[in-house]
Amino acid sequence: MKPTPTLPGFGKRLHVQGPALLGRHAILKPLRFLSTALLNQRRAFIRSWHSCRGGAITPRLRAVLDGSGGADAAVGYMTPGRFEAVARDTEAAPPSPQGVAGALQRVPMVAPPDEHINSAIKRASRIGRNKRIKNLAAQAKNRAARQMDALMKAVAVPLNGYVKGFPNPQKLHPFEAALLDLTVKEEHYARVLGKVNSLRKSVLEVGRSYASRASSASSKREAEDIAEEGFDTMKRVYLRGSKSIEDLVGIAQKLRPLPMLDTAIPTLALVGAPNVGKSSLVQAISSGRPEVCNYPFTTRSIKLGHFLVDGRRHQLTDTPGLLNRNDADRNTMEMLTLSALQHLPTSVVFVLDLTEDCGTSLADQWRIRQEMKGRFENKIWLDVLSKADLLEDEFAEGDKMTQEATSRDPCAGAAQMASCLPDAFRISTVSGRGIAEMKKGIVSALSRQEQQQEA
Ligand SMILES: Nc1nc2c(ncn2[C@@H]2O[C@H](COP(=O)(O)OP(=O)(O)OP(=O)(O)O)[C@@H](O)[C@H]2O)c(=O)[nH]1
Ligand SMILES: [Mg+2]
Repeated sequence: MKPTPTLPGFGKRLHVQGPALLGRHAILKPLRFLSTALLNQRRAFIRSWHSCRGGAITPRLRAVLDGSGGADAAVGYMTPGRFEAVARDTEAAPPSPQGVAGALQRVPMVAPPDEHINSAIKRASRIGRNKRIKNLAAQAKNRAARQMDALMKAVAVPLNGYVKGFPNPQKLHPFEAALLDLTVKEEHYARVLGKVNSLRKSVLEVGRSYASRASSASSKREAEDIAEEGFDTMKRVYLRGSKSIEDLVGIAQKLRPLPMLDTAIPTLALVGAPNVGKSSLVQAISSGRPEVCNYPFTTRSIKLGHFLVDGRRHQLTDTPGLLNRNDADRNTMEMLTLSALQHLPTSVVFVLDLTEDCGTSLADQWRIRQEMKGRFENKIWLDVLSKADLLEDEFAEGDKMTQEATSRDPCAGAAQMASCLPDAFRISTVSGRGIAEMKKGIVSALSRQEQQQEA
C-alpha cells in the first residue's frame, strides 16, 4: 500500500497557501472562503487518498468529489474529521464480490432544498467582474453569463449526483432489491428519482437560456437585469420541484440505517413468532443490540449482530416475528423476514416459546415452523426452545415422554412439543442455560452451510 498523502488545506499548508482569512478557525467553519484552486486540490487529494488504498469510487465518495453530496458533504464544506469519517467509511465497506455491496446504505447525502438553492445563489452571486475586459457593457454581460453558468452548475451537478448515486434497483442484489421495495416501495423510489431528473433538466434549461440571453444583452443595465431575473427564475423553478428533493431526503433517511449484510460470510437467521425471545438471543450471543420488549413486533426490520469464532466473523440476523397466516395477509415486517430467508444463504435458528407468554399459541408456532421448514427445506435448521428458566417441569415431563416413545401431538402441550423436538437447544437468556451449547451448535451449522455453499 502506498503511503497516505497528507491533505493540503487540512494541515499547515493551508495556512501558508490560503489568504489570511484561512486560519484554523476558517478550516473548521464551512469553507466558503476557499478558492476554487484549493477546492480542486482537495478533490485531487481525496482521489489520491482513495486510490492509494486501491478502493473503488463509491457513490458516496463520488458525491464528495463532485461536491454533490449537499452542503455537508461537499469537499469545501467538510471539516477534517468529517472527511476522515466519510473516507474511512468508504474504505471500511468495500464492495464485496459476492456479498451485498451496501449500495442502499451509501446513497448520497441530499441537501435540504432551501439550503442548497441559497448556497448556490450565494456562490454564483459572488462571481465578480473580469477586469481585463475594459468595456463596461461587455464586462457586465460576461459577468452575468458566468454567474448564470455557475448557478446552473451549482444546482444541477448535485442533482445529477443524486440521480446517478441512488442505485438502480435492477442492479441490486435480490435481497437489497426486496429491502428497497419493502422499505420505500420501488415505484415511489423510481418516481421520485424521475422527478429529480426532470428538475435537473429544467435547471439546465433555465441556466442555459439566461446565460445566452445575458451574453447577448445590449447594455450593462440589461445584462444586470437578466442576471437578477435569472437568479429569481432559477430559485422559483427549483423550489417548485423541491418536493421531489424532500422526498429523496426521506428516502435516504430510511435507506441509510438498513443493515448491511455480507453474503460472503457465514450467516444465521433467527426466526420465530413475535415476542418469543429472538432479540434477547441475539444480544446474548453476538455484538448485536436489538431492542428487547415484552410486546410483539418490537423488531421491525432486519437487525444485525456479529460474533467471532476462532478469529472468523460470523453474522447473525434478527428478524421480525412471523404470524400463522397467508402471505397475502402478512405485514411488511413479516415479508422482510421471508425475503431475507429467500434471498440470503442463511442457516435458520427457529425459536419457539413453549410458555406461550409471547402471545402465539403452541399450535400456531408449530404451524409457522412447519410452513417455514417446508418452504426452506434446503436450509440448515436448528430449533431453539426459549425461556427455559420457566419450563423446568415441562422439560422433565417431556423427557419422560421421549423415553416412552409414544406418538404424540406436538401441539397438545409444552411437554409434548419438547419431547417432539429432542434435538432442540433449551436456552434461557435469564439464567444463561444452554447458551454455550447452542453457540457450538450454531458454529457447526455455519461450517456445514459453508461447505454446502462451496460444493
Ligand atoms: N423468562 C424469560 N424471559 C425472556 C427470555 N428471553 C426473552 N424473554 C422476554 O421475552 C420478551 C420478548 O423478548 P424479545 O427478545 O424482544 O423477543 P422477540 O422475539 O425479539 O420479539 P419481537 O421482536 O417482537 O418479535 C421480553 O420481555 C424478554 O425479556 C428468557 O430466556 N426467559
Ligand atoms: Mg425482536
